Parts: sequence; structure tokens; C-alpha cells
Amino acid sequence: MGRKFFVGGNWKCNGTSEEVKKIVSTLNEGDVPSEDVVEVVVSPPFVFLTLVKSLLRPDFHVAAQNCWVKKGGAFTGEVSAEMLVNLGIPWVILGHSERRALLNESNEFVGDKVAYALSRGLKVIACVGETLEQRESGCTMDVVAAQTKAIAERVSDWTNVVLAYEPVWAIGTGKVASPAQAQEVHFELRKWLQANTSPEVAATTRIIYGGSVSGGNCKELATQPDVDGFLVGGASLKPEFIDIIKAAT
Ligand code: G2H
Repeated sequence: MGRKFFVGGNWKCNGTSEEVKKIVSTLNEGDVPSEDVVEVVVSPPFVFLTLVKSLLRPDFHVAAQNCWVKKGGAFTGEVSAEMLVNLGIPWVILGHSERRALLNESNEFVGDKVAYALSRGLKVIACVGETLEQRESGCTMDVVAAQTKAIAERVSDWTNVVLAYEPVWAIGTGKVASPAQAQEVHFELRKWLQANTSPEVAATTRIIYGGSVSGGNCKELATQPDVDGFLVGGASLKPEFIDIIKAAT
């Protein structure tokens, strides 16, 4: 087993270069557990990736928030996996619910992106999660299983994948999932991986929780056996991100 705790900070479409420098200096001064205990990855907008990478402490890493589904070319406005590799960006977030909902990214499209990014040597934070309507109609597991299946059908090596469970109703709403709600879905997702990939993938793949994680609620969420870390949005722009990283211990 030994799944290392993982904390990602998804800055989304926020920040000026001055604000970004301020966030990085707060992170650089933060007293956090060592890299052996917790893996920390922050994800600024594309335009700040190089700046953040150049200023960030060496024990923290950077992620892009998206990349194109295949090799670059005539795809105006897109950024390819090859470009991220070229810049030394090790991670990419794919399938975030904001992109699934606002940009109509289908399960299959996200699966294709995950497979392509991995094939280029990127590590992937792949997001899944149900809407409130889906939860209330009792189909949470069907939804997250279908999203995960589209990845599993295209990926055989899960070593470089972190699965982020982010219930859409908890994102940016301040309505965090209870520790029991998060644990229930993480447990079921691990069971799904066990049945549909391999026992080894199920035992070793980190499943992290995202959706209104804060300095106040992270400790209790982190005690859940199948919660292997967090993907943090709003709070990753604030000093409390350091407290969230500390939830690893
Ligand atoms: C979910 C999360 C970050 P927030 O999108 O991935 O955002 O913590 O603001 O709910």
C-alpha cells in the first residue's frame, strides 16, 4: 500500500503576476511535512506556469490545468502535452467538472486526453464527480464509474494517475462533502478499480477529494482511510493551503 498523501492546489482562472508571486512566497515560507510524507502540486493558469516553476520551492511541483487531446498543430488556443513536457511541467489536471460542464468535455474525450498526456510522460490528476441532481437521484456511483471507465478503457498503467473525486455540488459552494460521504465514494471507486483494473491498481492509486476543502475541514476528511489527499480550489490561493498540506500528518 503506502499511498503518499497528495495535495493539489487548483488556482483556476485567477491571479495577476503580482498576486501569483505573493502566493508563491507564502508557499515557499510554509513549514510543511517533508516530500516523503506529502506530495504537493500547484496548478496556476498556463501563462504563469513558467514563472511559478522558476520561483517555487523545489519540493513543490507544478501542474497545468488542461492540455490538448493529441499532438499539437492547427488547434487555435490549445496547449499540447508536448509543450508542457518541453517546459518541464510534470503534471496536468484533466476532466475538471468546470471543463466537463462549460466546455462539454465528454467522458470519452477526457479519457483520450488522459491516455495521450500519460503517453507523453505527463502525470495526470483525473477528475470525476456527480452533480447534485445525479446524487439526489441515487446515481452517484454510476456517474463516477462511467467517468472512470472511460479512463480505464484507455489506460493500462495507472502509476502516474491520481484520481480526484470532486462532487460538483461541493465545488466552490462552501458545501463540503462530509467525511462519511467522501469516504463512501472513495471506497466504492477503489472497489470499482479492484474489479475493473487490478487489485494492485486499486491498492496503489491515490484517490483525492476536492470540493470546498478548507483549513477547517481538511483534518477530519484526511482521517478517512480511502481519502489520500485533496484537490483544493479557493483555499489554495490563501495561506490556509499550508494548513491543508499539514493535514497529511
Ligand atoms: C473543486 C475545487 C478545486 P473548490 O473544483 O479543484 O474547488 O475547493 O474551490 O471547491
